[in-house]
Amino acid sequence: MNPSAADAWLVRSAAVAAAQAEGRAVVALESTIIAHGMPYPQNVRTAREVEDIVRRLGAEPATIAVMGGRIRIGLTRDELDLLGAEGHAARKVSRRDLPAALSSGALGATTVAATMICAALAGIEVFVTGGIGGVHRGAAQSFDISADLQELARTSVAVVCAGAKSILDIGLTLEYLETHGVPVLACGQDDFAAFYSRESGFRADCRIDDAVEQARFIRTKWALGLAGGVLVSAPAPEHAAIPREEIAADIDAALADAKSRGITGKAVTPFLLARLNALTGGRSLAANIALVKHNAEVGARLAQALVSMR
Ligand code: PSU
Ligand code: MN
Repeated sequence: MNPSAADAWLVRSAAVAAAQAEGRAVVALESTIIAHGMPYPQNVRTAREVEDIVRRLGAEPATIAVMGGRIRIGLTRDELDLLGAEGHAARKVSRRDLPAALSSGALGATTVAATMICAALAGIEVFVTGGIGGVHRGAAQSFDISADLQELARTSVAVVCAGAKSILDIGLTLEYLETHGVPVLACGQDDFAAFYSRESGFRADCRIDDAVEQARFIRTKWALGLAGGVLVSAPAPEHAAIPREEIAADIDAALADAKSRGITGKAVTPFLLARLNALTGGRSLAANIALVKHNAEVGARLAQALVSMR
């Protein structure tokens, strides 16, 4: 999309517009995690707390969603609340869904892929999420590979996440990213993180803990004309993480439930997240909340470092 033509669809909040005019750091946040990834009201509470963490570290949060036929960059408290309360009634909007969501005027929650697109259009370089979509287990049969991976290959935004959930095939997800030239930086440990679990059994390409060095890496990639994302993986905080062997059986059970109920397509990830929350008695949700808050800290520091290098 030509950025100036796309401007007609973009609406920045006053706070985001001011931050960008002053050259301050801005951190994009996604909304599918709010509407489809967590139950109400924990979703709204978490979204607000994540925004507060970003502000406390001196950056401006920009939660992104589709409302009233516009891409909204930065939401008010009431709008965040509406999105959280609507939950699954809001559309899950990935790359292919953006035109339909905008032209129909529907309420849309943007996935990692769609949030990257919108952040890039709005000139935001850093985006914080929980976990990215990836190659699903059994993808050789189902072809289920998240559009998030294609987006990382093509759109120049740094994405901070806690790795990929072990409901996915993490090895194949990393292979896919390698094929498409997406660098994966581990922050805080050598392993690529596995969302609920800190360890995945797979090492990232390289480990960079320091935000200034992460920023230098990212600037170097883009300065070379190598368009596309950089994935920064930070593990869930120790106190909330669930060891791999403790969650493995619940993940297998959730996957079996999805299969027996015939859940497919964009419904798969939200179904598995909700099912796991029930199976773990809320422990997976607590891990999800803790990791997304930690990612907000990592992302805010990175955004500051990128701005000071501009
Ligand atoms: N992982 C989570 N919570 C989420 C998602 C992923 O822990 O809410 C969402 C993100 O928005 C991600 C999307 O972009 O699910 C991936 O969906 P799919 O697998 O259908 O591409
Ligand atoms: Mn899918």
